Order: sequence, then structure tokens, then C-alpha cells
Amino acid sequence: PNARSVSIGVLGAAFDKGQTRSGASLGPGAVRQTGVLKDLTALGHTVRDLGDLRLQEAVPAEYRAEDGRARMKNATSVGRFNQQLSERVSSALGQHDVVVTLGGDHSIAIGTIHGHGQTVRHDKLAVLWVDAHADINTPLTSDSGNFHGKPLSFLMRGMEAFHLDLPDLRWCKPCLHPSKLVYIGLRAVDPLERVAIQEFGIRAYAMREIDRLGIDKVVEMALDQLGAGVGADSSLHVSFDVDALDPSEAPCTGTPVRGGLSLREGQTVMEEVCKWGTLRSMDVVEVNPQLGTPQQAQYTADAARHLLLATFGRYRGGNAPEGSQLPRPE
Ligand code: 6HN
Ligand code: MN
Ligand code: MN
Ligand code: MN
Repeated sequence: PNARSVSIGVLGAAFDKGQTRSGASLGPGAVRQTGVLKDLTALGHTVRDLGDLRLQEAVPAEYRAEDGRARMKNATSVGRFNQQLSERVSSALGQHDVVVTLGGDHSIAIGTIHGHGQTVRHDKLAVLWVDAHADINTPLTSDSGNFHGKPLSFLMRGMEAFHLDLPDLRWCKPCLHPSKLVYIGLRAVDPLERVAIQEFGIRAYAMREIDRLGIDKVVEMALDQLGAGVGADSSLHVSFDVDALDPSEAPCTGTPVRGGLSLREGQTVMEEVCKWGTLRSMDVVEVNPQLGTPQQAQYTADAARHLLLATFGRYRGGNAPEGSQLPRPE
């Protein structure tokens, strides 16, 4: 089955200040180098490379909270970069059926999801978060202080009460209802993140549930719950952290956790998303080509390529070109 052909805008978010290892800003380049844009075009889509966004201005002094309990690194860079990214994503959504953002570390989801949120009624926005981690720490719960472990807490409605007032993130208005977030792939959740998941009633399919139910059932339930089914009017965002995949499939990433999804399970998730047909935006994040050997870096970027092809209609059983017939000799 071939997917309907769509117009896809591909944006690079060359940003790595949401954590402390450099190299995630090279992710967009590494993924483009796999030839994925050409492959998406060959599937019948109209693909437009929107270039890379990077933080231009030098950030003079990173914001520090007065409250000594709060942990956050590079709040100023994270806030300023994501404000620009949010604007780029909302305007790209006016021009394209689907906007794909190549990370970058996962803090860039603040900008992509906020940007998507600007274009739809907030109760329509639905997010499928595929990750080993829950990324819902606040500055008061984070051990690491890294913003890539916090994006969802800035997006989630109802979590305002648990936040400090950060000048560089004041522009970010929570737009995501807790009932419109579903996790797949969790296996490294901090204790207070678990408390947030429970208090907000967020649906989470950890690796345990995937082992028990199988990925097919899990993704069906997840999409059902997001109301993202054919005919429903949810506007779906998928945020795919490559560390959701097992490190044997995606070794070059900043916070690998063993015991993850096979590439095949990741492909199944994205093939189902493709079938449901309400995808408007997607991130593929945390590819860091500076970690590991050049071969491993290419292998990791190629996993991202496979996920994107599954998202846009590549069927593993083969795709017949529209209207094609077997050639006969003259
Ligand atoms: N990611 N929970 C840890 C933290 O630092 O808050 C890990 C976060 C990982 C974030 O992989 O996008
Ligand atoms: Mn993540
Ligand atoms: Mn609103
Ligand atoms: Mn992760």
C-alpha cells in the first residue's frame, strides 16, 4: 500500500545546549547525508529542505534561578533557540502538509510542539513521545539540570504551577493537555517523573508493556487514545528520540539505555502512524555523530532514515510504482 503523497518540509534544529555533550547539533547533517530526502522524494512526496536553524546570537550570560534548589543549564540558549524554532515550525506548517525537524537534542521539542500548538486548537494537539526517557522533569526535579530531560514540563498544561518564572521561557505557553500525550518505549524514568506521570494521568507504554502486549497492540492503543484515528480531527506530533531504539541499533546518542526497541518495532510504530494519517509534525532527535566510530555514526543516522521512510509510506514488503505493469518483450 502506498501512502498518499504529501508535501514535507524538513528543518534542521542544530542545537545541543539542552545537554552537555557536543555533537548533537551535527545530527541534521548526518541524517541528510544518508540520502533520506531523495528517498522520500522517490516515494512520491514533495520534499523541501528548509535548512538548519542555529542559535546566531552569542548568549552573554546564562540565566540562573534565584532559587538554589533549581537545576538548569543554559536556560537562556534553550529559551532563545526554541522561541525561534517555534516560529519557524508554525510558519512551515502553513506551507507544508508535514514538517519534519531533525535534532538536535530533545530540548528542541519545546519549540516544535509549541510551534505546532500555535496552529491548532489546543485540545486538538496530540503528541506521541517515543523515548527511553520521560523528559518531563522540571528545574526542581531534575538531577542533571539538562533541558533535554524537561521539554514536556514546559508544554504540559497544568504544570505551570510547578515551574519557576524563567525570563527566557516566558514566551512558551503550555499547549498540551495531559490526556493528549502518550509515551512509548520508556525504561529510564526518574522517580519524580513517575510522580508527574501518575498525578497527571499520562498514558505510558514502557518496555514492560511492549513485552507483554506486543508493539502492534501498543501502538494501536496509543493512537486510539490520542484520538488520532482516521476521520478524527486530532493534529498529531510524533517526537522520536533515537535512544528509544536499542543501543545496538542507534549507538551514537547522548544517553543510551540498553533494553530498547528494535529498529523493526520503531518501524512498526511509524508505519501505523502513517496509516492513521493525521501526522502534521515530527522530530527525530538525539543523533550525535560525534559519539562512537564514523561507521556507528552512519549506522545511527541510517536508523533515523529508516524511521522516516516508514513514516512516509515505505512498506517493507515493497512498494509498486503507481499504475506500473511488468514489462513484456516487444
Ligand atoms: N533525553 N532523566 C534524565 C535527565 O537528565 O533529566 C535523562 C534525560 C534524557 C533526555 O534523552 O532526551
Ligand atoms: Mn528524549
Ligand atoms: Mn489554549
Ligand atoms: Mn531519551
